[in-house]
Amino acid sequence: MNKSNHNSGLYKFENDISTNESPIAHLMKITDIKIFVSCPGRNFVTVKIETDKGIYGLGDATVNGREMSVAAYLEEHIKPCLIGKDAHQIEDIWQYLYKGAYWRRGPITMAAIAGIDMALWDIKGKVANLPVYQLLGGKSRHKIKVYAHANGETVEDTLDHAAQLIQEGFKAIRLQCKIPGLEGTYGTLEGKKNYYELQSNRPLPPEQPWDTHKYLNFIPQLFQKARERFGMDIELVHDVHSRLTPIEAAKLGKALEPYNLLFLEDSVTAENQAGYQLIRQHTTTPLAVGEIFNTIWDAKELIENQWIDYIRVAATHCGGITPMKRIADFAAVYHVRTAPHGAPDLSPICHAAHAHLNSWANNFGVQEYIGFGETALNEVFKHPLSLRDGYVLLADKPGLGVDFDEKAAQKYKYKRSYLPVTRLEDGTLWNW
Ligand code: EZ4
Ligand code: CO
Repeated sequence: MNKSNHNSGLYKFENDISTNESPIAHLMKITDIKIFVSCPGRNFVTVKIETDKGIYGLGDATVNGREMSVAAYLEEHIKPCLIGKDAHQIEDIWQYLYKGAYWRRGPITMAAIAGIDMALWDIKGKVANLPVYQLLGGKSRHKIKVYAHANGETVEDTLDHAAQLIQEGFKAIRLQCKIPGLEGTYGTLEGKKNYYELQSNRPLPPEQPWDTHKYLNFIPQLFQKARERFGMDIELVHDVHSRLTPIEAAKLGKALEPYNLLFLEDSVTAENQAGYQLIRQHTTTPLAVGEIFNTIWDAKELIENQWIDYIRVAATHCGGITPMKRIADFAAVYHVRTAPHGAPDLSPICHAAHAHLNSWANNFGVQEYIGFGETALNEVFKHPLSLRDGYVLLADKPGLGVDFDEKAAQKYKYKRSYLPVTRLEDGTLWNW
């Protein structure tokens, strides 16, 4: 429009922002930031941002096995900078913590930023009296498809577990199984019937053995037997946990093609993103990666070259809701769908953040789901998620819809704990 038009009154602006007056009506000062490290079943780092209007927000900043470093980062390096700032300035605060630190990226920094970012979105939703998905743009769907985990000591054991999950209504299932001749890999360990991670009550990282040859010989049989037993309808996933090289992953992807996987997860480490190009050239098995990514930069080449099909970043580990939205939009341009990490070392605050993002993103694919069965966890976190017929439902509550019981959390003291490490049979350290 030209100047005369502007002056004609056709386009008149009530507030001329050139007068230096803030156009923001709801300035809201951050008065305190509290950081809680508790262990209701497993360790969580929880951020609570308080404001001068009495409204508070909650965020998840948990990095499994490195919890205290994030807590110290938040307490010593972030909290003093944010007291007095406007809680509504989510974008500016995110950039301040990312660009302003000079030291960019990395799991500790990005989890600390994520804790703050989620809490600020929670506050904004509460002020607007709207669920966060409404602030993102509203709902693309009314229920969120999930994949559950079936693990077992033998093929039969794993498939029995899967049969039970199918009966419960799950539409997609991840199959992991102990590999014959390899003690403690992907089995059901320490009495945990539904999870294979060794954790808690161990002062030092446990070790597990690995053998790629045994693994590659075994996994196609697991999926062949699964298809024989369940037919082609149920969707199947497998997590390689980054233990292969690209050519080995390509070989596995080809071998699994007849069993029509929804995706093969973390088939190789992704520091060298071009590893996925090699896999892609050899197989039509869809590929998923991203649970340990910290920023959009970790996924840039994977997405823009269309080397992957699902991006699995988690809000807690990639800097919060702000960058998750950006990554989802970027991925949509290249036909890549989202499949957020859903491990139990993400707190219910992160799972709720995912539910809001999953409700909104048109290019949402599937959400990993372990569940919130543990009593202690449900005593400390009240969340808006429920499960029905293989889908997660998100109850309409302002903000993220999670509450955190500080007193209950105090009962469950932090316990130093680690994820396992993996070694080859000759002692060589491998990827867990
Ligand atoms: O690596 O819980 O997809 N889920 C997984 C899990 C995670 C651990 C650490 O977050 O791969 O085993
Ligand atoms: Co995984």
